[in-house]
Amino acid sequence: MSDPFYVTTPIYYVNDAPHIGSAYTTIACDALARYHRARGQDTWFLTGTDEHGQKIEEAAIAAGRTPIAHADHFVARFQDAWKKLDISNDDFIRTTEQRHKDVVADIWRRLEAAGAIYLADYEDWYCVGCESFYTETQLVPGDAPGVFLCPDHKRPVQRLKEQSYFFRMAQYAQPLLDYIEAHPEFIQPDFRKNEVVAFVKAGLRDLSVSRRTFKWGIPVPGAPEHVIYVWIDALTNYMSALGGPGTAQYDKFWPQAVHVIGKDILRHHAVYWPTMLLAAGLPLPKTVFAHGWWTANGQKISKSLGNAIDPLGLAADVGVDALRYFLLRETSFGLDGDFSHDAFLGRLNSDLANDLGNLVHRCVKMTELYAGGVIPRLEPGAFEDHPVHGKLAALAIHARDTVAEHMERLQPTRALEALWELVRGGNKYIDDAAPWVQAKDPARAAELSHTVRHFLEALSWIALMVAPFMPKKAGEILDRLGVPGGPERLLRWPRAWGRELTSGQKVVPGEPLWPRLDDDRKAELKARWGVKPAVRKPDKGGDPKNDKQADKPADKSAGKAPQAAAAPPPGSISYDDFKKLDLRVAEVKTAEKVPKADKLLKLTLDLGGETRTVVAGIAAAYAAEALPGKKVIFLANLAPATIRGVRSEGMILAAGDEQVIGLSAIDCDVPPGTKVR
Ligand code: ME8
Repeated sequence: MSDPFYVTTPIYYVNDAPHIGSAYTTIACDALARYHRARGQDTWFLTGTDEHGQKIEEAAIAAGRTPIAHADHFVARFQDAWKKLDISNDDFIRTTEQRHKDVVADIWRRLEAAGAIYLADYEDWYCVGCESFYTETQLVPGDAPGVFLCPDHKRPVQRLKEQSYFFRMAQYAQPLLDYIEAHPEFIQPDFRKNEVVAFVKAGLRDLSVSRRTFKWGIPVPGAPEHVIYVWIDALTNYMSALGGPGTAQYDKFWPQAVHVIGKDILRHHAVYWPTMLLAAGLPLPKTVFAHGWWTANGQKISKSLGNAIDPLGLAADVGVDALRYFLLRETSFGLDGDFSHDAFLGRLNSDLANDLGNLVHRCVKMTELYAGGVIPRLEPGAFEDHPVHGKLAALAIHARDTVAEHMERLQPTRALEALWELVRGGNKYIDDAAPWVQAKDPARAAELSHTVRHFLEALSWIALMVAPFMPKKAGEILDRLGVPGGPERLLRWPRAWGRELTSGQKVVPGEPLWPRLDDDRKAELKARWGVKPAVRKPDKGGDPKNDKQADKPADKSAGKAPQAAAAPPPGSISYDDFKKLDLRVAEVKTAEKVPKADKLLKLTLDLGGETRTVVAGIAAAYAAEALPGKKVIFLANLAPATIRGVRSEGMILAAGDEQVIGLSAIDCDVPPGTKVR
């Protein structure tokens, strides 16, 4: 029996509605939790809200509410959002709950008992937005003498002089470095570990861990005029939700804890939290994984720019699974990413409508055409060495093991990449096996039934593996395959080839899982989402507010892409520009002359389940009869145009200046619809 699995999101501040950033972390954790449940592991998935502190107190006053009423309002929004995004958290912790306050007090007492806390005077500049102190050198001058601004919030900081409790963090620098060295999986990805090590090696200061200037927090045990620093309060949620040290739930899950966070709060999780735990004599979490930062259409996401992306709006319009898929697939988990609505809609058409949706549609349709709509038996060992059939099973087994390996390493993006090799492999298998050809030859009946079972089997494996990412669509695929039951059907991982489906079961036809979006629909969606034309600016990185890391000047360069050394040559385009081209392999189905136009042919093209008509100026080089069956490279997202009365929906690529000399081609056999990049 494998170890239990415990995964946590940050607890979100109750001063903002859920947005694309909080949705991202939460969806990533959800996919991990669902994967581990499917592997049969005892799994616990925690999320929640961070409700104390001066920032929340001020936001509540500004909203004309008590702090707890303010928190209740946002908690309801988070809980509603997570429900709509199919988040399967096992618990939701609020830092205003008594169960949490008790454990925070317990941790405080442990630190005190270990001699890790002392009382002293403290004076420095304080930013409420960050809930952190700054030294003068870190501040930005304000518009009047003696006024300084927070480097991130650009709002005036206050000079605070108060008695404060301190945590002897400096004393735990070396034990922390030793721990990091002995536990290579503790801080991930590796480049983040290196950042933390460099920060700790530069020396730690003791941390001020109590405040007297406001009341909205947990009182220091024995000194209720102080409230506990909001970050100590917040970090303890990961333990308090389990019941705290000494409880069975804690004993089971705590040592397996995986904290998934954004890079903005790495220092709190990889320095403050572990040094506190070392001081309190408690075990450290297994892993802190810091993912990257999203920008929106090339810009930093911020309320003032009005470019926040509402995940619920996107999900309501194109389905929650498309959003979940895009967020985890688009940007390598750990690196920064840009949320572009064009890229989102592009992937929806290519990876979901064309690849997976098309596969599901073809499998069900062909089962109806070639197997009477019933899942055929798989004869053990039959066609095992066959160059086409044998390959699919091998590909599926490879995908299963690779997806698992990546999920174990907290790499959902790579897992999806590996899974799509199988999705595309499934489409290719159908093209190569060509059941429509087998069906013409009665002597190949056994092979035909074997072919159908093979692609259906692959589809059932895909459904199980895609379930952590897209639970709704995975369920729908199993419905199509006639697999009875509810959500528990997804709590399985593929086992042996040929064992996932029940022979004799009827498949169930249905609408496409993702209808392909044409240009009009895309434009309509973008208008609805309020997408403004992109403003290209030099990359400011959209770095997260360093507000949460303010004990030392934050390393502003951390995690950013290196700056380009020189301006690009005139006329060059960026990779982002190139990515806008939806290039695909298309197979010519029919070709005919356009009346009264010597150079033009009208072609119908197969794009892997979708048919397009184009007018091509190739009649001087190609006779119409020579074209059917040829596979060419096709620009699928060119705006349609009417040429000589014929609507042309894209363009095939060909060589030649004035006159076409030859058509573009790919140097091996690939199925229609395959992306060209
Ligand atoms: O920091 N890109 O809460 P918070 C990627 N309460 N992820 C983003 C993002 C973006 N643009 N914006 C936000 C707090 N996030 C504390 C945490 S934990 C003990 C206390 C995600 O509401 C990312 O996970 O500001 C980031 O770490 C988190 O939201 C910050 O949420």
